[in-house]
Amino acid sequence: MKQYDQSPAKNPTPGFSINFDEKNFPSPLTVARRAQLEQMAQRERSKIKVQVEHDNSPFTNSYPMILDATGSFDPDYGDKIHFKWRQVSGPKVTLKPNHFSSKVSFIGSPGDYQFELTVSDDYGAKHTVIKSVLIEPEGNLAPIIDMKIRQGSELN
Ligand SMILES: [Ca+2]
Repeated sequence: MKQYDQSPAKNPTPGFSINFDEKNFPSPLTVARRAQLEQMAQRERSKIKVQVEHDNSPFTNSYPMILDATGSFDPDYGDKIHFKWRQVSGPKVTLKPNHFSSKVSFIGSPGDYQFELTVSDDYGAKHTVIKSVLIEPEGNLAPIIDMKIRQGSELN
């Protein structure tokens, strides 16, 4: 009569393990943390990053920038649209020519900025977006040393 092996599997698939509960029923804390991380990653991806150009002077650290929404339009042909800009965060800047222009400019300094734009029509229908701009400080490398030592007394 044939004997069947009743012992547990001797060689289970190595490296294969699922914590069933955590995988299918993550705790509310895990869900909240994951959502927060995804939000942060999304913000980071949508952020526009620029850097003050190296210009041989440590005293200049400005970055001129234009926010251009002139491509906005109203799907109802002929509806007038209105723009309203608002700086949400970052070092205070002056938007020129004014906050109601379709295109504004400012002189930024290094920092993390957020600008809100609301475009509306005469019926009061509107859309609002917030864009982030990161202006990084002027890049600069430290000098490289090249020193030689030799015999001598005359420098010229
Ligand atoms: Ca409209």
